[in-house]
Amino acid sequence: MKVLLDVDTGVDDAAALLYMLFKPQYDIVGIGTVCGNVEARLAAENTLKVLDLADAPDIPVAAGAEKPVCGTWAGRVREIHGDNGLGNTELPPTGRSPAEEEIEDFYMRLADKYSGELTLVTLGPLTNAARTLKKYPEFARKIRRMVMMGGTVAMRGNVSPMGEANVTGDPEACDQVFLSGMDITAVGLDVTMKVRLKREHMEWLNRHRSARAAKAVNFLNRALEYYWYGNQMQNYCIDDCPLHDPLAAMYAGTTGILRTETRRARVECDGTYTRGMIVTDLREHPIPGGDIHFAVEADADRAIREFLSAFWEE
Ligand SMILES: [Ca+2]
Repeated sequence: MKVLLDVDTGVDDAAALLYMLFKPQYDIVGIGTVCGNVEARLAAENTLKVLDLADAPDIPVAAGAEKPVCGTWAGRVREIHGDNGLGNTELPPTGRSPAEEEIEDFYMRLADKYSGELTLVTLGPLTNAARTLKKYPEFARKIRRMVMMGGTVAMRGNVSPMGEANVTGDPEACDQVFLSGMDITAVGLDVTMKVRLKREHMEWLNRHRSARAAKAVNFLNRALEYYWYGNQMQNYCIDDCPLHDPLAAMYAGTTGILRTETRRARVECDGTYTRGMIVTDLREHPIPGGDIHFAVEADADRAIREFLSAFWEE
């Protein structure tokens, strides 16, 4: 499958990207970055370093939005992703450079080139997608489907009572994307909080990793050390962490991991306590909005095995 990837790299973005690079079914044709966990510019640099780590082919990476469609960026999420976005793990400087193209033009050019084929996988706030749809409304028709990590329907939020970080990072952008008519699946906290990567999983992987994945697994060990600690302090996780971004990446290319329900949805863009909340309307005559597929149930064991399978020796 052809993938257009949008990231704010980020420890779990890096894990998702490595998973996709090591699984043959994903053909990533371009990567855009957005401010979220870190600035878009730093996310691009981190992404290029992760591509180096996997000896990936020359996938173009463009730095996108440095601020949300509305409001201001909240700054780096240091308590979860470290000062540099990669759990304070230092990677060698990259020999690759970001594409010199505006994000809207980059996305539309790829959507034209692979018209009807692209799966858009977004692992950060939806600013780049919203900006592209604003400049090129036909972008929506050119995308085969979209899988986003973000939101929560029945769980509590992680940045506000009902707000998940990617949606709350740019609620207006997410609402515009919901209204675009694209075929969208949201993989949110309802399922990502239930798929936990444990220390023992990585210990197992350290014994069974393929030679090809040695550098990637070594990096994951170090970055996850910080990520586990951050999730312990913030989310009361004990020696494990939710696999937010990898779960969305896995869902895009694998069947049988998640169950979805389709609901009419909008994003609350006002509200003292509810900005960024996804509002679903189950009435017979719902409000105008997008009919979004929400992941509501996960086969956690299968998801963990699928993630690890990218890196282990066959
Ligand atoms: Ca992310």
